[in-house]
Formats: sequence, C-alpha cells, structure tokens
Amino acid sequence: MTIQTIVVPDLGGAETVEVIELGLSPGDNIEVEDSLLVLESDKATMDIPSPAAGALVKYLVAEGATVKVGDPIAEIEVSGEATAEAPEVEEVEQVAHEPTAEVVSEAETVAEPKASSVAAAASSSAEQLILVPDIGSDDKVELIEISIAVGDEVAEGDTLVVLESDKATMDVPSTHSGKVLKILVAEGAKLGTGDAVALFEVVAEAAAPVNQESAAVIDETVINEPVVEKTVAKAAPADTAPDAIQSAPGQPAQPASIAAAEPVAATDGASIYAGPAVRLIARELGVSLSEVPGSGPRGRILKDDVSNFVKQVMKNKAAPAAAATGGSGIPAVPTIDFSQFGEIEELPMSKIQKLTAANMQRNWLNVPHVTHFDDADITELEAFRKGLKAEGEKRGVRVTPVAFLIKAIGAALEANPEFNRSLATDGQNLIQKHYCHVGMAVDTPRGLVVPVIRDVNEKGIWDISAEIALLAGKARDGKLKPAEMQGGCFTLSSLGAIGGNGFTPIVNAPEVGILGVSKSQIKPVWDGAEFVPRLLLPMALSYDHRAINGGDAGRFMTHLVKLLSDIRYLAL
Ligand code: CAO
Repeated sequence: MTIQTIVVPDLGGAETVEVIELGLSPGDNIEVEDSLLVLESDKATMDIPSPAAGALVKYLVAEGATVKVGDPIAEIEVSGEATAEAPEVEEVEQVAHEPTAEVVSEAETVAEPKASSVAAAASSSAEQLILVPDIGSDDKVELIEISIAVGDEVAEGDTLVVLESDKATMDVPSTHSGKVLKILVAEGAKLGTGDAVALFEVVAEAAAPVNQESAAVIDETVINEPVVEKTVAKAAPADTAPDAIQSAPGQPAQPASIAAAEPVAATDGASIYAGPAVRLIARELGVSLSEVPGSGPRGRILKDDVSNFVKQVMKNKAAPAAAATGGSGIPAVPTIDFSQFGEIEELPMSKIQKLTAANMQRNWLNVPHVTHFDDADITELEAFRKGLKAEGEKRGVRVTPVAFLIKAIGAALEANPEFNRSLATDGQNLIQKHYCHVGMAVDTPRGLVVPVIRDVNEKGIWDISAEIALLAGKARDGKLKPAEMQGGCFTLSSLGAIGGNGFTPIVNAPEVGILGVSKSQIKPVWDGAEFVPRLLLPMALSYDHRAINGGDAGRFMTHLVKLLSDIRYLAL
C-alpha cells in the first residue's frame, strides 16, 4: 500500500487560498484529474484535480482552512501502476514540507521544455496562455466579441471575450494580468472550458512554476486545442510519467476551473457563484443553479444548498397545494434563504394549517371569484339581541350577531337557490341542494376549521346560538368530528368580534358562495330628512362566477340586508 500526499499546486499568483469544498469521503475512488477539492482565492474558485488514481485516505485540511502552495491537503492510496513508484511518493511527501526548494527540482523532472521554462522564470517576464475558465457547461458556445487587442495591458478579471449560448451571454474574465501578445481566437469561433483565448506576457515574479507549465503548453501546433487536455498530455500522463504527476507543486494552475468571484444575480450558469464540484452535481441532477440560493460566504452555492433545493422541490411535489410554489403551470415562487437577511426560525405547520393552505390554494386557483359588498343596518337587530340577554342567561345560551347571520343566510339561500348549488365535476350540470346547512369559520390556535350547522331553516335563534357555542368550543378544543365539518352549502366567516372594515373571503368550494362579515360600527345615515346614527354591519359576498351571476349575487345580498335590517322578515 502506497500513500501519496497531495499538496497544493501552484496557484497562479495567489498566495493563500481557502479550502471551500471537500468533495470526497475517505475510501472514495478517484481517477487522475478527478476533482479532489476546491480552493478559492479572492478572485477565483479552483478545482484541484488529483494527480494520481487511487482511493482517498483522508483530507489533511478542513473546509474553511487557509492553505498555500505546497501545503499537504490530502492522502491518497495510489492504485496499480502508480503504486510501483513508491519512492517518488516519499519524495513528494518531502516536497510537501519544503515546497520552495523542491519545486524547482521536481519541475525539472516534468518534461523536456523545463530548461527553457526555468530560463523564462528567471527573466522579468514570461509568456502565459490564457484559457477559457469553467463556463458551467460542457458545450462550446459562440464567441461574439473580442474585448482586447494585441498590445493591451490587461488586468486579472478584465473581460477578454464575450461568449453567447442560446441562453445567455457571458463575459470571460482574464485569469492573469499582462500584456496581450497574441489573440488566438476569432469572432464566431466556438469555445469551451479550457480553450486558449490569448497569449499574454506576464510579470514573472511568482510565475516560475506556472511558466514552466506554460512553456510546455505553448506550442504553435497545439495552440488551438483545449489546453487542459494538452496540459494533461504533456505534464501528467498517469502511465508514462508518474514522477511528473507526483510533482504536485509543479502542477499547473490552469486546470483549475474559475467561476466569477462576485455573486452575480444571473440566469446563466457561468456567472453563478459556485464551485466546479457543485456545478457538476447540479448538472447531474438537472438543477438550474440560478434558482438555488447560496449559503456560503458571499452567497456561494454549496453542495448542501443544491441538495436542500432538490429536497425542497421533491417536498413541494409531494404536497403541491400546500407549498409556496405554484401549480397549474404557474411559475414557482423562488426559494429564498431568509437567514441571509436576519435571524429566522422554522415552525412546522399544523395538520389543519397544511390542509387549509391546500384548500385555499385549490379554491383560489379553481374558482373565478367576484366579491359583492353591502352594509346591513342592524340597529334594531342589536337592540333586540341585547334584550335577549337576561333570558339567554337563564337558558345558559349567549346570543351573538352570528346566530342571526346564520339564520338570515338560511332564509336567503331558500329565497335565492342559485347560492345553494354546486357545480358538477363534469362541468355540464349544477347540483341543486334541497337542504340548508351553513358552515361557520372558527379561528382556533391550530388553524381555521369550519363546522357545519345543519338544517338552519328548521332551527330558531336559541338553537342556533347553542349550536354555535357548542361547535366553536369543540373546534377550539380540537374535538370536532369529521362529519361535523361536512355537508355545508354556504359558509359564514365572521371577523366581527376581531375587527376590520371588510375583507374578501375565498369561496369554500364546492360551495359557490361565502359571506365575510366585519365589525359593525355606528355611522351617520341619511333618512331623507337628516343624518341619523345607525349601526351598520359591513358584509362581503364572494361567489363562484361560473355558477352565480352578478344579478344573483345582488339579489342574494339585498335579501340578506333586508332580513338583517328588519328581523321580522325572518319570521315569515
Ligand atoms: N360586529 C361587532 N361585534 C360583533 C360582531 C360584529 N359583526 N360579531 C360578533 N360581535 C361581538 C359579539 O356581539 C360579542 O360581544 P358581546 O358578548 O359583547 O355581545 C363578541 O363579538 C362575541 O364574539 P365571539 O367570537 O365570542 O362569538 P361570535 O358568535 O361572534 O363568533 C365565531 C363565533 C366562532 C364565528 C368566532 O369566534 C370566530 O372564530 N370568528 C373568526 C372566524 C374567522 O377566523 N374567519 C376568517 C376565516 S378566513 O381566514
């Protein structure tokens, strides 16, 4: 068993970088050039490829650690042919601890061009091939604009060229600072990750190892080939030059995939702030990273973000109606990581809340709603109701305006049978009900429930009042039986005890109408001679416009207003 210690390769100028992703677990098999881990400088994200095939023994760093060139980062148990080169492995371990001294000697074993490379490193400048960084896709895309010219001084991060896919345009930033010696592409060309864009003259200060690699790569005969492949072929053939592979400090910085350093709100994969391993996972899972909120530093998308996003999507599919995302072809509400704005807490929804959410969404999406408003003058009704107080106490029954509303609704339904119908699911028929059960929305700590008072037209105010108290009590105690919540023809939602001038209730389908009642208030009303104070009850009647016409609603509401304004009509 031969253990090879992998060290941080040349970073193309960056002195220290952060370990942002450890993509493997101990024991995972890894091939040459597979991503081992991801490092990030303040400018770029770099995928560090494995220089050897084998199995990961362990990482020697943790996510979040800061490392520099030559630092040991992982141990690999090298497999097969690579194991035969055990002595070289040992050497690498030394290199890991003495990077500066060993870089040159290791680099000298890399390939023939090393002599000229070292010479280049010794001078004040060197040639550097500039490649297309990771564009988030394996496809080649069209070059639509060249933003540099020969002779230009270009800073790292400056736009070199603009690429355009069928989805987006993307600026390709320069991975190095330097002077443009040669442009290797033409507008209209198709480019992909790793393709050469230009040849730069770069300042050589920290460039020795890079330039050794560059010198090996810069070859007029191969210049238009994807350079990543050339790099592998020349510097790291697993079976022909294992010693070169093990020269981790001399490995090129170029294979590192580079993503935009700043989080950019974008719709294309290229300008999304995510490392290559995350991009790979997203591609494999078919996840568009533009929809995934990043929880890493500066909004970087982590693997966990992708898996959480997938989990969330699956959950939403399992319970689509209760989810915050759309259905029926309606665009989904984006998943937001609210913790980026402040402290949050996730509260589980009760069963009732989930059911209510599902029902409300179903009804809101299925029913074309119209809401009709009016006020009922309940001055006399309230005077009468208050007069019942003493008798109510004797009977042990509290009479509230809700009892009169339910009684009046029953009468209005009888007089306006359009509201006591449901649409047949075949869409061809209406079902007329010859019974009159009225649902009453009850606000409980566990959520909204709607017990049903049956046959309201056969009951008087005392009975209805007693039933309201009984059902509301059961609802609040969570003791309602399913049968007590079924069979409603119409629903009353009274917020009168809570407050408000008005609201538009959502029809409780397959019912076709619902009455929303707000708080009664004394208002000045013109009686033909003067303004008089009257107690007005604001009411809103929402209805399903597939089953009910505006005229039907107007008649129903006018009838209701008449019944409540003069309750003697209720006795007729
Ligand atoms: N205007 C002014 N006062 C009103 C009123 C109105 N429209 N309706 C009721 N009140 C007063 C009553 O007169 C009573 O006061 P008094 O005891 O002084 O007479 C007090 O409010 C009683 O309120 P209550 O809530 O105990 O009883 P209720 O019969 O009015 O209501 C119920 C019962 C179950 C409808 C109610 O408790 C409830 O849960 N309402 C919320 C319904 C809801 O959540 N709707 C929204 C659904 S959509 O999200």
